[in-house]
Amino acid sequence: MLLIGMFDSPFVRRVAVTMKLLGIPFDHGNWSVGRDFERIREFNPLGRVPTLVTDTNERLFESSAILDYVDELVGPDRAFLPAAGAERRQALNLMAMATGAAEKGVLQVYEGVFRPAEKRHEPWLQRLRMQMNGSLAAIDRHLGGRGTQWLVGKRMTQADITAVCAFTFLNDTLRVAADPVMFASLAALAARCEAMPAFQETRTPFFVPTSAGA
Ligand SMILES: N[C@@H](CCC(=O)N[C@@H](CS)C(=O)NCC(=O)O)C(=O)O
Repeated sequence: MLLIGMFDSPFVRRVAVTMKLLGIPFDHGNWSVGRDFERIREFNPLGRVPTLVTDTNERLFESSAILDYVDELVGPDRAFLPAAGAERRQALNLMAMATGAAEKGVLQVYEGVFRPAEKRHEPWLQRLRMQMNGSLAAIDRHLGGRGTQWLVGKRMTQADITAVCAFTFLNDTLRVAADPVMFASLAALAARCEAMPAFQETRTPFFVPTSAGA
């Protein structure tokens, strides 16, 4: 299988971490959405990552669709998304908040990279920060004082993987954990997960794109 996209993307990284945790081997297309845009478009008409090319040459787009496929490959006992019921709904909600926060972070980063300073609109940036912080705070509250536990149920789920990938990305790019009190539980969960081999092997410092398409 070929996983296309750099690990500095939280969306690519959550797929890579999941596949590593599940022991699913893959080749890594470490291609940049700037520099390698045309190459990526040969596999995904939207030019987006992650994109997965399966062993049967299917092309899958969107990290959630790829994770759904990976869970199906390993079967319900090992799948990282709970199969049904309240735990599944909780995990999906937490994942939506985490990916939503990451998207708001990406927009803030792109605003700084692609838009000339005189064209930046502070109220828009404030709105993005409020949405990002609101989501992270809700995940943090959900975790509460359970710094040694998982977000849903008694084992690691896709909610933990996704929340940690989003949080690390937002901390690398926007320093969201600069205040040690804000998001303290989430920071503790991230520290615990980031020490695991699957996370360490996919830890890449954020590569700032340039408008020239790095
Ligand atoms: N909802 C998508 C988001 C993926 C995404 O935003 N990928 C970014 C990299 S972090 C990308 O490919 N950006 C290039 C572009 O969309 O032009 C997913 O979960 O896969």
